[in-house]
Amino acid sequence: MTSRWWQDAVVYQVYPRSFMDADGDGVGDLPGLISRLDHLADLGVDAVWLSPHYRSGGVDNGYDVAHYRAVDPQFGTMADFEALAAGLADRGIRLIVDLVVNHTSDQHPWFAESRKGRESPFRDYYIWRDGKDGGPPNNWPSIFGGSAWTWDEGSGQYYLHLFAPGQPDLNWDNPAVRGEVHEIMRFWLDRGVAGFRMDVIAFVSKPPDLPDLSVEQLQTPQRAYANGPRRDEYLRELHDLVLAGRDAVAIGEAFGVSAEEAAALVDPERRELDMVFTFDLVDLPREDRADDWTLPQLKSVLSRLDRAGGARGWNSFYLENHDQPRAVSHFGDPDPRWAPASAKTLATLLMSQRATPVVYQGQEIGMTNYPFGSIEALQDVAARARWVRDVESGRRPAEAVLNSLRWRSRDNARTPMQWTSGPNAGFTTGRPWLAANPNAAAINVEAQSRDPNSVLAHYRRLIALRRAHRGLVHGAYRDLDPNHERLIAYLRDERYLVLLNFSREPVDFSAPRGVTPAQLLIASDGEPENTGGAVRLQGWQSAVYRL
Ligand code: ISL
Repeated sequence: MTSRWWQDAVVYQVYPRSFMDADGDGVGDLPGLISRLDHLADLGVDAVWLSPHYRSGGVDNGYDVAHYRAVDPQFGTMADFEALAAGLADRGIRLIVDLVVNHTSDQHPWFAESRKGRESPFRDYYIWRDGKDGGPPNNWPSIFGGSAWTWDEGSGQYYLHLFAPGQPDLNWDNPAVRGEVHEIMRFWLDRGVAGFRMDVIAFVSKPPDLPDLSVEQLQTPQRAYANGPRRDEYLRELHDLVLAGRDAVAIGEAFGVSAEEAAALVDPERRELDMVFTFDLVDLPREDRADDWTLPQLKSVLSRLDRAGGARGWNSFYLENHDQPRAVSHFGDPDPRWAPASAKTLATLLMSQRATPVVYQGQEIGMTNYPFGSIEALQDVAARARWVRDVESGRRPAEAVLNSLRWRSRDNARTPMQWTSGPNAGFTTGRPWLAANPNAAAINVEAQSRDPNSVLAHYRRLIALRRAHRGLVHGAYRDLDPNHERLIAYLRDERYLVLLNFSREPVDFSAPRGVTPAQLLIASDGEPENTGGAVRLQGWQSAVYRL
């Protein structure tokens, strides 16, 4: 069986702003990241996905690009980027960069030109329309809240932004825009990058007449935005003109695309994307509640996601990223007594899927959500916009919105990486742009590196195990007990048995006929009792057996 390198890889996501600060300005940077590359090598990952390192307008932490061929001065220089690429290559780790081309920053020179007026040669790089009935051209909402249209006084029209006003959407129907995107991709490929994580890539095609969304579509506008008429054509063009023949990976962030629809996007015959990030799992709990899901529901999503690779395709799998709560707080048990055990069980889940696992920085030590006390403590543009929309307008009580943000805000994932128990978790010698979690005293890389029972040690062992057993990468997935309320039990390749206790109480697994857990390959928190026919897992314990 031949496979592509990215199918056998474990990917690690770095959010450079929060990873490691070398110059003491409180913001992470590339020299900081370079100083920590041995941590990634020791973990055993094969590739790094670097969140945007480009010069940014500063509205959405890099997801608003002002210059696609320059490193943001806060992060360093092009020489630092080259040193990063070399340092990774020395360790056998590939570099995947973020590609944010649904929109630019409003500080991008194209937009500065575009807004000069209707005659500007760059006018058509963006989506400008006249208003309707004294208001915006249609009822489209921004994903961050409010209208997706902003009035531009100077040129007398509205421009479209599916995210913040500082993130105007590019007009992909203009071939010149697509040509620019292709050139940007070639520029970075020529600098040795191994592929792209493509931000909200399913949004790039808009219906030319921009019709209003129905009341039902307004519930989840991302679904409408992700299904534009020329989406597949544009993705295929990227593939054929830029990626074909290079050994680079195209990972699409498929916001608004269901697991079932994802299967088509990654079908190799369609020549669009190699893998996508779907949202079915992270969106399982509703916005306001951490506990509003059941284990059978989660297992049904796992089975659907397993099919999302389709008959011929492949997929990625993640439990957290820079937009999501910490997995321990989201799906595990954040109580300090159970957080480490649940972090390990989630790790066993992540590393035993038939998909490319993506680990988000800090996940490998079981970082948790931050106890935000007030809206002032939150920095995220999405959190701020929600506050304006819901609280300042009087629609909802402040405490309710703060509670929701406390567990769901994207800033939970963006607090500094916890390196040591020292000041600011060892992230910076200055004042961090977002405060470090007070639990860094207990949860940090330094302490866990010395502890053979730590979350970090478990991640290292799991990654090594996955590398040694191809069946754990490529083998079929079969859920053995979809209805159990506390236990996840599945087979991989009909040869490996994965058992995960998602509760504090011990749980017994009685092996069905033909399934004999013969050899323990890995377990978290000690060895489960195994009588051959039955395995008893302790609270939040996990294990992988060879049959
Ligand atoms: O963050 C989200 C949920 O909390 C999503 O709504 C998010 O906006 C969506 O996944 C798109 O995300 C990507 O594009 C955004 C950027 O803010 C995110 O950080 C990025 O991952 C706009 O570029």
